[in-house]
Amino acid sequence: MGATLVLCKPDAVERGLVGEILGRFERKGLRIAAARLLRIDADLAARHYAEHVERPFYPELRDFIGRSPTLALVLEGPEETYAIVRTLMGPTNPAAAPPGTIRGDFGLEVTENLVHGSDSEAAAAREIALFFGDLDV
Ligand code: D4T
Repeated sequence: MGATLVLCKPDAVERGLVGEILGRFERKGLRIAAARLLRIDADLAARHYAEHVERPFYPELRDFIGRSPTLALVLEGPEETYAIVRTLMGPTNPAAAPPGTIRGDFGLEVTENLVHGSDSEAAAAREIALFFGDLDV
């Protein structure tokens, strides 16, 4: 079994695309283990995006990710579930994402790219603890 963190970012919630996005993961066969709608404040953004805090695009990313609620999810499936989720998401930049992927079908630009998925088993463990550390998931 594997588990990974997924964020349906503010643009996905604002545009009413949560059902579409979640439906794709469910139809693939992944299971929802936990869900929480929250606003990501500057402190949580800095911890989640620690590797990007010094990058030039970070202020825009921080403002975007906190502008309205995000749906955080733990999805469960087989080993390496994080990789399955990232395949369904498509590449970071929606302009380069192929049709059939979430970003390819619904996104236009790199900041507002709809979803986040952990990029390794280690990142999944860290990020699940960050968003759901107070829950037994
Ligand atoms: P996330 O973390 O949102 O799932 O995205 P990725 O894992 O696919 O991509 P990432 O870590 O490289 O980027 C994190 C986040 O920063 C935004 N971003 C990225 C941005 O706004 N401008 C940029 O130039 C880059 C590279 C988009 C995703």
